[in-house]
Amino acid sequence: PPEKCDVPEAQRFDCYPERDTVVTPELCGARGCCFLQSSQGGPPWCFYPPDFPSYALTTLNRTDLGFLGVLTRTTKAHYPKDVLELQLQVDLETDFRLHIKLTDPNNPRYEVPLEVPNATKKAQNPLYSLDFSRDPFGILVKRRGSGVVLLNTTVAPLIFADQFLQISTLLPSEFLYGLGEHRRGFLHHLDWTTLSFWARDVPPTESYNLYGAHPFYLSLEEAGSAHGVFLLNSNAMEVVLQPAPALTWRTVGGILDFYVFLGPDPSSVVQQYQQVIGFPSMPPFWGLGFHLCRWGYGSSNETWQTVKNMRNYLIPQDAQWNDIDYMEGSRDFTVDPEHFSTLPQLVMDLHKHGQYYVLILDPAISSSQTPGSYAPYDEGLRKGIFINNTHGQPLIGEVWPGLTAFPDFSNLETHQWWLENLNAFHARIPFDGLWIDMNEPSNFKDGSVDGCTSGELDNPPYKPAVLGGTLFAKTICTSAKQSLSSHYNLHNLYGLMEAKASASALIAIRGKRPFVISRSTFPSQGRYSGHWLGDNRSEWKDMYWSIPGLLNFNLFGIPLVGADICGFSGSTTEELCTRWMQLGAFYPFARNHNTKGEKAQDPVAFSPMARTAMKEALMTRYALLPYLYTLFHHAHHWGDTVARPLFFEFPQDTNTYALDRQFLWGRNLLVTPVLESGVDSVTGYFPRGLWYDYYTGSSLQSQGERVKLAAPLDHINVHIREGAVIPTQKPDITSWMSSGNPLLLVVALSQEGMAWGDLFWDDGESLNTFERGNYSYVVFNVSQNIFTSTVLHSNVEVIYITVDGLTVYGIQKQPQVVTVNGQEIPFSYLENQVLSMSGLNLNLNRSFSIKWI
Ligand code: MIG
Repeated sequence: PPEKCDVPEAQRFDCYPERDTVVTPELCGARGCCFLQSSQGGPPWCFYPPDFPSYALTTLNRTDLGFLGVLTRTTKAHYPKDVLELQLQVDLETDFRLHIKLTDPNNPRYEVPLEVPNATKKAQNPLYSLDFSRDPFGILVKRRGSGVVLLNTTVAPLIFADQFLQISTLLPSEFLYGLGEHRRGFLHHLDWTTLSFWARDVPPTESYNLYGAHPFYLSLEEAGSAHGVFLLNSNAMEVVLQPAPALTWRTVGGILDFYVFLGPDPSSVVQQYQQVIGFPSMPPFWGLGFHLCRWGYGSSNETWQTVKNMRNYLIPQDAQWNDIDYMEGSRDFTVDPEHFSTLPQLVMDLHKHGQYYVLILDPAISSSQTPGSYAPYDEGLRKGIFINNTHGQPLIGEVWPGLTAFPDFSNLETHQWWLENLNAFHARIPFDGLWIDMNEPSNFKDGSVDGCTSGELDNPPYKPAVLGGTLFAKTICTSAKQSLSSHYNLHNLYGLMEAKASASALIAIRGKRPFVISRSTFPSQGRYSGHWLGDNRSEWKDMYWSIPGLLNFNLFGIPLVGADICGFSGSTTEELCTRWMQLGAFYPFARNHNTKGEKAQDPVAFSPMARTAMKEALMTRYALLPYLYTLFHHAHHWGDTVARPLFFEFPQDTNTYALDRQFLWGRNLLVTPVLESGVDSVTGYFPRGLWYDYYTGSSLQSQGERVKLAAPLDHINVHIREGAVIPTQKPDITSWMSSGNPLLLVVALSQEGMAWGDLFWDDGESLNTFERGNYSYVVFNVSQNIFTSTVLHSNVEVIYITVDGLTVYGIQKQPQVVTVNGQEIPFSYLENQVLSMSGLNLNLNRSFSIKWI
């Protein structure tokens, strides 16, 4: 091979990514690339030589916001319909955010219909600096302070053909996160991994594209600084990771539209990302309670019995769900008249007990009923709201009800039709929330009952590494026509658009905060729904996988996330389900769900011992709801994460970078679950500092080390970080009940005797309470032996609750006197340095102080 091919293995960029061809020296040579064999699964054998023709930056002009340039290519690359002239737009949108957009100035191309913020003024003191390489074109982004190169696209040629767009960049480190939805450890391995992005109905495996697409990554630089990159593109995509360290984006349509977020700390990166895609909505308070579901209750009475059993044992439950078995013939907006005849009564009973009802809807609409007998289809046909095939007829696939058509949620008429159907159905079954499944959209037939076309949308010149090998595998034809564009462009947005229609329908129908859980997701989804991690199995490793799953979706701005507790398919065991209920009690969205045909796995299905352990875990969750709810407020207001990786709080501590068997709630609560069978201890990592056992207040001092903790089957380890005030509430069997109970504030003193915490409180269900000022916001502070509660915002209309107790962890000497607002009160002091007082009866909406001497 020529000298120019003398490229170190880690820096070889793939010139022949097609998997359906065995690349030969001849095929590789025909592309003008270098062929060198190396290990299997390692570097590409056919790679670009450094002088491979690319674009040249022929003009670059300054604009109000940054730069506008023209890129031209004189030699065609190896994919059809090369775009030989491109427009480069670089906007310095804020000091933290850079926007880089490559488009075809001569032929407008599809762009993702996402409303993004408009910058009006160029950043004054950007954290980044820019350099351009003229020929070949490349862009370099550096962090100003450290000089670290965050992006360098000169390492491989830029390709921009109609159905093949590719750009590569060096990465500043091997610490890379995000890029979902995949089943992976939280920290990616840059070992020649290809991740594909294409919404797909499949039980999660480590190899394939899953339900959602989130082309966003977070990268850690030296010294704990972080930046993020978002490619706003909804086409089928691949990302290749290699040890250079480097990353290649490859997509089959749209434009290259990048946002770079400069952080510099990991939390700010995620906030800055959400400033572009939108902050998550505030869930109703009950949405944070415990949810119970299964496929195959068989009848409304059996469903009802489960609820009654839970009540009998006083196990917290906020919502009961039903899967597709409530429907008649699996058709949306119908109820099985035989087995689910008592469903209205069940829902009424739930409401009477302050509980809620959530039901499933699949998007696919039965198309094979006798005309006149199934209005959702007849009306849909009449209104023309279904996705059409290339002949202009509704595309017909097959899902649970048999033959089906697929609503086109990119059409606002469809939203109206969806609302009308939901509204009519709600009059029969007054559901409170919606579970939207199968919205990849899933189709039992590949493409349609008639197959797909032989055109380039169904058979693009380059097929990304998606499961099934074709874009229409287990979904509808990509050539299908939606009102906004082709399904080729809109596929990854199906779940987002359905969630948007569902959330706004719920608002219109109930006039309250919507609760929607969606399987398929795309950036900005958090504004409309939460997500569950799909069809996991009742196995220990699946329980572990749920943690990187939670953490990723918190990075993606969808903090309301959880996995099916105790596992969906396969049969759980009592031990696994006990440990999983304990972990699940710390999922932001906590739902136990099971497949059809497996034995029951609700808490009541187990022995008294297991049942009690599960109940205890849920009681702990319910006690912590005020804290959790406040975290959701921070997510809604600032774009903070709820379930948080440890390195977000300890970015200087490199030991935290790969941790995904533990996680934090906010900044202060560390959860260390048992993730294997047959053990009674667990080892977790504790960053340097003081950590208090949540339950007892006993402290452990860590130098930044792994600590072995006792973990009997009835116990999940939870620790409070020093310096925190955690608002808790006397737990009850529903969040409706517990939300009226008095608060107990738990203080974990720092080594300097300080602590801080806050509480957001409102009626838990009204729309836009924060935006309208209908809430209370209280800040708690401790310094110099004085606890103060300061009301920063209060609204008298908000339910009145009291603060009844204060518990302080880490008081080294027994105090002599404790006073509340100057009045002496009784207290207790325990040997493990815990001071507590109760019966305080203080109004939360008034500031107060407590002092110990
Ligand atoms: O083809 O509605 O992920 O939670 O129980 C399976 C039945 C369809 C898949 C969902 C699962 C749900 C199941 N659904």
